[in-house]
Amino acid sequence: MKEQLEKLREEALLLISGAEDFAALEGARVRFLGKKGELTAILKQMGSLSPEERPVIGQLANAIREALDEAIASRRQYLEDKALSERLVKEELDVTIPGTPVKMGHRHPMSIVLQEATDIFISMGFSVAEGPEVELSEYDFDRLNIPVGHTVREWQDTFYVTEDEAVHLRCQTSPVQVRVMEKTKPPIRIISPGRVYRKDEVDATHSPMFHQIEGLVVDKGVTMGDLKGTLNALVRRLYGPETKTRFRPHHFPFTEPSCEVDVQCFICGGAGCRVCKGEGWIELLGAGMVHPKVLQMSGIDPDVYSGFAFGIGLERMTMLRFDIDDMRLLFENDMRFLSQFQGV
Ligand code: 2NM
Repeated sequence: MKEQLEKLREEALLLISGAEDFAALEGARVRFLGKKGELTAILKQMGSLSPEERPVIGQLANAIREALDEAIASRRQYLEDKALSERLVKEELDVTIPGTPVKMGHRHPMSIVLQEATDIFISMGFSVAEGPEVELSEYDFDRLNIPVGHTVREWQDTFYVTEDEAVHLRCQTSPVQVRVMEKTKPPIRIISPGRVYRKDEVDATHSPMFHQIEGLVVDKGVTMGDLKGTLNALVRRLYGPETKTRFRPHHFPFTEPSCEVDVQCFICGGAGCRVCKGEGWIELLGAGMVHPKVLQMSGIDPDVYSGFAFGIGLERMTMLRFDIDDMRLLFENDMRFLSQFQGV
């Protein structure tokens, strides 16, 4: 039996040390040390041994079991090390290879101009107010002194949402200011930027959706002088400290008096060129003193308070700022156009 055991040890050690993978190693373990393995089979015959032989063989068998366990463990370690180093070679990374550059996005030209204008107004003490684009006609028309029957309320001019004409896509951001006036005791100093909607055909200077920045100041003793000072400050920050402005009388239902503001052409300095179409002046915005009826309807006493308001088209401002001659470029999202504003 001793020879049998020693032969088993030799054979097992050979097989274990030659196992090329984990399956072969496990096969060898089961074959020699498993419940139905060869070592177990030999030990089952121990009953036939003499009492003197038994402990000797028992000791030998234990030593063999330990030796095989150890051999298996060391072979397993070897196979694991080998697998790891093979994987490391196979998955080798050259961390010095230059990476794929991450393409940085950038702001849309209108976002650039909106940010500039917002910064200017914030520096003058304004805050930004926002409101719904789907608006009650009461807020966008009636409360702005645009009564039923006024032409801008016609179906061909306005995107109504309800048949009864009570709800529509706002035509201006003034209803935001009505909402603020209604909730806030003066002094009020806000701008309201946002999308507005009018039933216009698309062309180089029109779009049924465009953006406005409107402003509103209400306090005791606000005058047309404050309006002029504020808008002159804006224009000089936008187009340079020497820029001249021209305030022309105009009409808006929600302001009285009303005006339109032109800037002297910052391309030709007033001589007349392509940008100002030979005029020397460029129309920039509309403004006026808030109509007493508008203040009254929003719960502000026009005998105590007065205010001025203005509205600027953001598309127009952006086109002037970057010399863009077609508004459609601002909405088409053509990267050949937009990527020109990278880094601006
Ligand atoms: C403009 C021109 C003139 C305006 C008026 C108001 C309000 F709500 F206070 F009555 N907000 N904005 C206004 C005045 C807008 O856009 C060309």
